[in-house]
Amino acid sequence: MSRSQELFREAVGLMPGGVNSPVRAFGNVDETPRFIESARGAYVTDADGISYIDYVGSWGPMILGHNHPKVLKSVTETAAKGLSFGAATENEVKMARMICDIVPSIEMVRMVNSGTEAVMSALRAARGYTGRNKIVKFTGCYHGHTDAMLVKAGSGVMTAGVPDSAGVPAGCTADTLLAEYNDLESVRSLFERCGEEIAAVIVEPVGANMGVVLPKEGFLPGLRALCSSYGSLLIFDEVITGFRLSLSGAQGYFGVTPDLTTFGKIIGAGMPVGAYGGRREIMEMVAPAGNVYQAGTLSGNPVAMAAGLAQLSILRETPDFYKNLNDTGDWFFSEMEGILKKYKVKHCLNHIGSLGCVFFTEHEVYDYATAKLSDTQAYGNYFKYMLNHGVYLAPSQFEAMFLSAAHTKEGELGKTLAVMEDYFAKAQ
Ligand code: HOZ
Repeated sequence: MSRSQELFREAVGLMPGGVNSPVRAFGNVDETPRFIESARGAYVTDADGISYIDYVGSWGPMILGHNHPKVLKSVTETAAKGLSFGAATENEVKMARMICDIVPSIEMVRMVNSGTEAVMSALRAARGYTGRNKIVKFTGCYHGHTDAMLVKAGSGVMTAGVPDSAGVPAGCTADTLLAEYNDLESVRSLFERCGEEIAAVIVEPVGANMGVVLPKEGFLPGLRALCSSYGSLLIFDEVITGFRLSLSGAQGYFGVTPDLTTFGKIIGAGMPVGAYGGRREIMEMVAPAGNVYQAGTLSGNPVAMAAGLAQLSILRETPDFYKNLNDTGDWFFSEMEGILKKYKVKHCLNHIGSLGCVFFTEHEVYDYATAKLSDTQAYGNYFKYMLNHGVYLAPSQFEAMFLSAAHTKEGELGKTLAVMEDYFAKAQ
């Protein structure tokens, strides 16, 4: 028995499903989760000493690769001065300045501890600002596990096939309205029905929790226009796309300006961090400036801020960082497309920059219903082969593949394509 198997056997008696977050239990890919002991660059190494080329990247934040020396130095130096004060620090000001300088739609920002917390708080600010209650979300988009957003959500709930969680009182989701991703008509009809009651539309500008689903041309500008004409706020959940598609995230990439934005772990370089921010008049509603209450002892934690500042500085200061990363992504996914075509695999490969995902269906995937057409058993078989040949992919069809600056064409990416080709050749 491997050490990961031993650990998992013990863990299932101690933690629900043996894990602290469902997706990492490998439940739908019929494998034992690998217990990771360390990581460096493009690799993670498990408790049995086996290294894998990592395409999960802690679900996105490791855009520089794991354990970048400058990030590590900043963390260790800051940790030596104290781990948490529950008080204001200079690094929080630097971080706020950094985010406001980089993302033009953000005039004020509040640091929190996760993407879930950022969304929960942004929704409260939107409701406080507009004096309205209803929120429009899209089927298959995942905005963390806050009650109001656990309605036809993506990520682990989609993987487990339980889109509506037990334990969420109907009252908590009574004001959540559902629309279909890439279907502006479904949003327009909600606005026509009750536009005056809609506080906000929240969207992942690139769907990355039902696999990767790109916005069709006109979808994001259409949401912007509808929100503006009804006095509702547009919230971009950039937990995945923020500081990844471009320095200013999806909003910079697509040129659409939201009123509020949520960020997650990427601004902590993988440490437990989130943030929400936007127009000054909205953010000034938040306590203690205003009467929308939201708080947290660990918010803006000094060590997490140090990690994030180091990472964001590198992203900002490295010439052509995003051009190079996105070009590498384009190259990798087009090579992958070539392999899938060569072996006549029924597939739809969606990708944008360094994010991508293969669906095992011949249909175009542009929303939740079309993502669900994918053959998840085929994904499971592919995942298993890749894992057992040294490539660590997301353990679910409905997650993204993340590339980092540490993945090189000559090294990890080329090796991954070779393993992939072997698999599809054998699966003929
Ligand atoms: N759902 C996030 C990725 N799509 C984070 C992974 C998790 O839930 O643990």
